[in-house]
Amino acid sequence: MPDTSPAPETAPLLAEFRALLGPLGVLEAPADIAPHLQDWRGLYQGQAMAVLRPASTEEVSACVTLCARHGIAIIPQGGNTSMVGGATPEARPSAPGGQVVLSLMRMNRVREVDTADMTMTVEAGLVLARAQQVAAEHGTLFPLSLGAEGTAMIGGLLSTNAGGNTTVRYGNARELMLGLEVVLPDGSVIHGLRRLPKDNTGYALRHLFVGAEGTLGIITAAVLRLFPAARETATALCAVPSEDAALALFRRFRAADEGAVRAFEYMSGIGMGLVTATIEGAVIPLQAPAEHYVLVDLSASREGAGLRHLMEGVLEAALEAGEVTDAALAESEAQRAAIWRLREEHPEAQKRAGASVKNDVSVPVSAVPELIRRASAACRALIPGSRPVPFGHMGDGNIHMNLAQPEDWSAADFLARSHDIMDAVNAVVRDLGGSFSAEHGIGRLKTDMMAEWRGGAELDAMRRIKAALDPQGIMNPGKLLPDA
Ligand code: FAD
Ligand code: 2HG
Ligand code: ZN
Repeated sequence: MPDTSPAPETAPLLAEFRALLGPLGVLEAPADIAPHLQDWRGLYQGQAMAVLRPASTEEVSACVTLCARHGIAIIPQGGNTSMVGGATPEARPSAPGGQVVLSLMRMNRVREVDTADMTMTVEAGLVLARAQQVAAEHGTLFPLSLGAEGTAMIGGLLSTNAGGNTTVRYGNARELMLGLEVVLPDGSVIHGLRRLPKDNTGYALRHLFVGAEGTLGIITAAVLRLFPAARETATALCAVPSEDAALALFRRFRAADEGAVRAFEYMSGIGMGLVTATIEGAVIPLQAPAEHYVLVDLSASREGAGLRHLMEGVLEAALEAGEVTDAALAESEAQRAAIWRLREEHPEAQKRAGASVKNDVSVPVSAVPELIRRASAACRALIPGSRPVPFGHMGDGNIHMNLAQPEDWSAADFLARSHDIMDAVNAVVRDLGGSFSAEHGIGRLKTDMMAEWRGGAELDAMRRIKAALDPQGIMNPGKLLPDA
């Protein structure tokens, strides 16, 4: 563990933070701050003089004002589930005053639920699963859903514009947000908690902070959109003969009832093999192993929507057309959860199965089969014995084009090839008109790709926005934007 004890000159600063936030608001002991200094994937280890835990917007503002005065960098942190090292402080602080992690974990209140306007106003530290639960308790739905929902927080989800499993129906986190409260890098506060679906009053500043990954300010609260609760669901796991068949099945469901598809997820045979080998109790409820699988989840807010009938009808037609070879329909909530578990445990299974390189890429939906085939072939050619593990949000054209290490390689040797692997996959993605980061963001991992992919006027405009809002460069340095 690195030495995280405060340098002598930080002692007066820490005293000021303690005076602002009280004893619960400042973590300083190495063991207490250690979990905040490493990312979920274990790729990055940082250091910080302290972890600040403000409990209100006023406290966040006071912390930021103090940091700005002393040139201290701030690394905003929610659930610390970033896949790209976005919430991890630098190993050596670039800011003159050092750096602090600012955790939103104590700002976890639900300020208001309004079932007339179908909105929920919550603080940034509210965990997503709790937001879903509160919405359900009010007979509504907050539809954002992803594997990290038990840990990820609203502020982090908005700051990465998280996608997840339901984007195909409800959009990304951005589309689920109506208003924001944000503390700017000088400590001033934008009070933008408006709940207006229509609000064209100049630059839509709220959208600037969504996907900004903590580089422009700190989101302290948000107005989220609610939807009618699902009254009927139907879920199936299907074995399909090819990537093209998976896409054809997606189109079949969309043509049958566009509004019914809540999620459409692709999994490979290799990925499902890793899940069943490493996750206790994970069993594929089909006759025989397959090379390709899809999970189809239908939902409707209307009772008597006939989703079971729809599911069976579409699958029957797809079986006849040879697009599906086997399918299991969930007969109970437990079976539905078991099918979803096979999908959601992919990240954990990959972690347990050794080193992996992640490529969170997107292409037009029609190009997904070609992406999977060509990128898998490119990876195998680059590293013989490596195992492509493509999975994810096929309905959005977002595939996690991940690569598991060859079984006889060391993790270190494999990870040393990370950038070659990402380059090989990205070459295919570029050719197909896609993006090198679909939903996880840039963080620290992908800053060096920005110039190539977003260079010229686009990157230049981003830099000018950053300089205008954060002239001292204290907000999450080293993330999102490459060094000038
Ligand atoms: P953190 O990791 O703490 O932070 C993420 C970024 O946001 C950092 O740059 C941080 O500085 C910044 N930030 C955090 N809070 C604030 C704030 N209040 N104000 C300003 N900046 C802030 N992502 C998807 O899009 N789809 C998925 O399906 C998905 N599945 C996942 C599954 C697993 C198992 C894991 C570990 C991660 C997954 N992720 C997924 C990645 C991750 O982006 C999301 O979990 C989530 O968006 C991060 O939320 P968090 O609270 O953990 O944020
Ligand atoms: C998911 O869809 C997440 O499960 C994580 O975005 C993807 O582990 C990954 O690469
Ligand atoms: Zn994902």
